[in-house]
Amino acid sequence: MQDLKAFQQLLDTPKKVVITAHSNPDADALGAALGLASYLKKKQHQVQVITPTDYPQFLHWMYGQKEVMVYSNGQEKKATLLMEEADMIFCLDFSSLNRIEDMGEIVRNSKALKVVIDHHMGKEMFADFEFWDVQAAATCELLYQLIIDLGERRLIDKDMAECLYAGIMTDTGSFRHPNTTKHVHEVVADLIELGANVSKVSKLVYDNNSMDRLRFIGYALSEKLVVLPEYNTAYFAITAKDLEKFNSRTGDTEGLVNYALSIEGITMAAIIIDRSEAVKLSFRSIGDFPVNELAAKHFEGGGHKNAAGGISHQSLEETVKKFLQLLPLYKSQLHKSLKEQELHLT
Ligand SMILES: [Mn+2]
Repeated sequence: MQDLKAFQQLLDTPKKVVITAHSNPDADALGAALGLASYLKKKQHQVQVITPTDYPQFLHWMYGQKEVMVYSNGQEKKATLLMEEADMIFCLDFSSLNRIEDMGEIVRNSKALKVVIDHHMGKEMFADFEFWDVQAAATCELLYQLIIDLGERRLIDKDMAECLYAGIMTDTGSFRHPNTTKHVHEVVADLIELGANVSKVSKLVYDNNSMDRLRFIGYALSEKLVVLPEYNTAYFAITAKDLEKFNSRTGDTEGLVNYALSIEGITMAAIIIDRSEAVKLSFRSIGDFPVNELAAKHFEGGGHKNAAGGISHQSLEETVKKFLQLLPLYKSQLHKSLKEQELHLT
């Protein structure tokens, strides 16, 4: 962070702080928010974590989770007041205000100093302090680094270390994605030293399927997966009925898209879901194929080169049609990315 000294001085006196993370928070967003909340509380700040929407059950083990205020759960008034009256607002794991939906304008208009800690591309300029690095694997990695830079490693306890570990573990696909650098391993080595129980965290995050979710995955794989070898693409289109049939809860569709990407010869995978509010798209890719560009250009979205999301206000059917019509435009790029990836692996 530039202006680290000024930032440090700000934190020297107690402040009213709001911490927010992107909507549908994942382990990195929530882990960073809760890790930062613990840290700031130890420094005598008054802290409230506010998320735009709720988050999956498999993150409920995180320390401090019970005190999170979910804006869309009827907390709009209370949350707005807190944001308006805050001295500082931290924005974690996002850097463009549309990622927090209706909260975006409230944050923008608040007199609070804004701090962004993030690793997503497409940064909007609204923050007073930024710790932003698209090379970082996770926001939790950046937060760890920030606390180290502030000289306060001693304040990282076991619970915080486990929140941060969870974010890094999931954003690197359990240390398998290309963003898994030497630095990532050094950070998690230190988090283990600070008390993180890695088998506990990985069990809590990954091994907690409900029967409904497992059956839903089975159903999606056998009935809903479409593979288009000529475009090196595979996708799922999930209807509202499908979700209802398997009592789908927040997070149940998480990770499904990776099965499609794991198929040999596939460069891009997508999952297109008919949610009540809109049709949501999630993209994954391997190699140099930039799904964030595709998402930004055609589906009001964005994200990382290999993992991005978008939205469509058309019907599920029309959205799928639009997606399929795009594929010929990207055909050679999709093919090239696969060939290059194969070269890397040999
Ligand atoms: Mn992240």
